[in-house]
Amino acid sequence: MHSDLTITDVRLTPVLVADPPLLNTQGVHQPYTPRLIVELVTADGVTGVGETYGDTKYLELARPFAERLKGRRVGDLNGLFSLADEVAVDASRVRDAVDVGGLRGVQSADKLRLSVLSAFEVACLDALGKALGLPVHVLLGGRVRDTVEYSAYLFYKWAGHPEGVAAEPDDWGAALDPAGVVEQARKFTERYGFTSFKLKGGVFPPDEEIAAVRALAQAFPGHPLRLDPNGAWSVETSVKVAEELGDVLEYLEDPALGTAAMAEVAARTRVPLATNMCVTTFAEIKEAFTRDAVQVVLSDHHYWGGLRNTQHLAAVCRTFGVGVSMHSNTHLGVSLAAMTHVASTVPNLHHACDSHYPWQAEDVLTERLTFQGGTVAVPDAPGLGVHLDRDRLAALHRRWLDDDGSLRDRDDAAAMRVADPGWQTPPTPRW
Ligand code: GKR
Ligand code: MG
Repeated sequence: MHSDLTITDVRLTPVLVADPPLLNTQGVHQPYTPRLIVELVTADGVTGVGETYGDTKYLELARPFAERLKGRRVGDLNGLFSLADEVAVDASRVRDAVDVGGLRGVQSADKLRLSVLSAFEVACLDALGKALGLPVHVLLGGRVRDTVEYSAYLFYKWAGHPEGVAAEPDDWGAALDPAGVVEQARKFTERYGFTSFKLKGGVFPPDEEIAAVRALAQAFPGHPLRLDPNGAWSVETSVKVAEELGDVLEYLEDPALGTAAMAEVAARTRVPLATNMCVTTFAEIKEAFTRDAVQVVLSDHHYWGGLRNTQHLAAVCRTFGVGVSMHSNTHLGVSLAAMTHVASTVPNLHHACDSHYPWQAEDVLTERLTFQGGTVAVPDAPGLGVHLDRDRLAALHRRWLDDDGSLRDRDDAAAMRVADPGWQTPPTPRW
């Protein structure tokens, strides 16, 4: 059977997704977070879907990318990289892009470009899979596991967004001390069956976060635990936390900022260090690995440049004896499907992946992906195995259209200033 896999149309739909008031070292999540849904259509009418960050700077790059994609074939995945280079050269603002919030690691033009590319790569794979009647994991070489394990991603959290701020209510309650964190973890296990826990730290003084992890260890003895302050601590503080929690931590994630500081911490502790902040591009691998600064890299197919690059990263990690786990930012079901497909193909993935998905009560899919026993079953339907709910997509896009612009770029510090007008992004290290 011959089908025409030429891309004839590309649709970009920015959306605003409801997000609870989750705290991190920079501030608090805004009530709505921008994401971008990418759809491409082939001459034969097959549609592929992808998802990535939706802030303005990503959209500005995605638009010319989408234009130039028309006329290409969905199987030309390698060609996406040269296309991304061409587009980035034209988009002068992108060259100087820096991250203003969101803790996605230091944002370089390179990462921005790859984050945009990743949504198109996933959409191409989805379309290709649908055209061939094959799931994406088969296009990636085939799954080596039937389910992918995720961790409960615990956050310090207010009960609700500040009064007067338009937001969707949530039923998670507040979590501002060890008892609240344990209560949140219990809800995660009851609702989704997670058995591994990660606490987003860098919010309260380290002693309070140590107490929260201790409380988790007591409530869930023997379960893998992680703490991630997003580089908010000095080397001394990081070493102290590692000493105090060494017996219960699976790994400590980005305790200090940057490869040099991580290498110093690593030299002084036996607790494995993980990162999604100091190794975020292939160029950063050599220094970090040769200095033994990190023992686990959290891949993220968005900023690593897609599903195939994620596999390449895993292969490099395997070569150096470095572990692999998976990072997540606020995302919808399209990204969770993509994460699950690629995670199912990585042989050396021995840690539960992170996902913010349980925090997102809404989605753009006809059927949400579900967690059973803390795992997602790897979809076997053609492509990603997900379907867009056009009404939901339109509703979330309407929210984006109606926004006055204040929510279209994630800014956790600005969201914090609503509750605390004097709030400034804390210095690094904070403690
Ligand atoms: O959503 O607040 C958050 C997280 O802190 C996120 O921005 C980070 O990118 O989840 C991430 C991490 O593991 O560092
Ligand atoms: Mg992290």
